[in-house]
Amino acid sequence: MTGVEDGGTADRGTVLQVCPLLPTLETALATHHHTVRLAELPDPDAYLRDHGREVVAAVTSARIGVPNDLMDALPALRAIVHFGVGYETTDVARARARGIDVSNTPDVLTDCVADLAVGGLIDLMRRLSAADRFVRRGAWASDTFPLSVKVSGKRVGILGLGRIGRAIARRLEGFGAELLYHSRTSVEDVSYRFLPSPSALAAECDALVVAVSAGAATQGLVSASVLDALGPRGYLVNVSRGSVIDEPALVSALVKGGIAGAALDVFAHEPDVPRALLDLDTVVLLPHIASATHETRQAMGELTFRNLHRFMTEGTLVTPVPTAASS
Ligand code: NAP
Ligand code: 8YV
Repeated sequence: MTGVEDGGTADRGTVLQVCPLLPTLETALATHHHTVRLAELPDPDAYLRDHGREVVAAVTSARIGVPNDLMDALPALRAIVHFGVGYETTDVARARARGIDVSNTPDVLTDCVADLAVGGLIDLMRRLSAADRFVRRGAWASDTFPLSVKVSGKRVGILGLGRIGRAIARRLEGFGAELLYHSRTSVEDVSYRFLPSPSALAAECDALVVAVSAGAATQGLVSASVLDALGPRGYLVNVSRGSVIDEPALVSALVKGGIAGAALDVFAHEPDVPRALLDLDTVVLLPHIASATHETRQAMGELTFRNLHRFMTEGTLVTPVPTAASS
């Protein structure tokens, strides 16, 4: 994984591995740096009290980040390296104020997340998972599976036209989709129609695909009124974060038929999935797997390691998060 000659761990300071990571990444960290795995220590609080000041870099996942109390326990921390593109779990403004650099893993996971979003949309509209359940429970012997909804040629709204949103849109061009979007800023180099708000976007599309970044600014962005605008014939796909959708409002809309269905890779309180969704045939439920292929996780691990290693040897990061990032 590493592609580096240096096997020394010497006196560069301690790397804190905050949570379990990809095994090949864990091995690379342990081989090339003095790495301490916080989750494996018998008494993590005692370690932080006695050795916290030795830690110069923390490696963590997008899901866990570096919580504020942990950041506070590491006075010499200078870099936070995320395995994942999302980093809303770390307070980046707080880190920057302390002179701590932050990195993530953009681009290397874009294809897989976009593939899964399109797969989720097709599953949802053509009811693939529901049809699979129909066959498995033996219903085909006595019943006909109901007709579903055509995917090709539909109007699809992308909420968040960033790296992943654009990759989803490019794939859907191949399905003859009419593409619309809402993003924080309108994008110059695409022909898709910009809508001024999530509600305006939802009102105009057959399916809404959510790919915005998470944080305070997008908390609950897909609100009850956005779901109302999507309406009983509208489909929702979420590959962003659970926090971006008002989850109780979504559950209520799905239970009452306020929207036609949803494919969800992410949830507000993972791994908890709202009980009411488990019995609904109009919902595709996925355990946060959009980037979870061998190829992409390996690439994420390699980029994570490159960030950490360059920081430890040269003091800079390969893919620092944007300067304006605050959550
Ligand atoms: P990105 O390139 O930064 O795209 C994020 C997009 O969201 C940008 O277009 C951004 O607009 C837009 N946005 C941010 N705040 C907004 C707001 N308040 N209103 C409207 N749009 C807003 O990031 P990416 O690489 O595409 O990743 C997007 C997200 O996907 C990640 O942050 C992560 O949460 C999620 N993700 C999930 C999985 C999974 O396993 N399900 C895997 C990878 C990523 P600007 O360009 O104007 O900033
Ligand atoms: C991973 C993700 O599941 O990159 C992200 O933001 O959500 C996913 O790729 C996550 O990084 C695992 O920590």
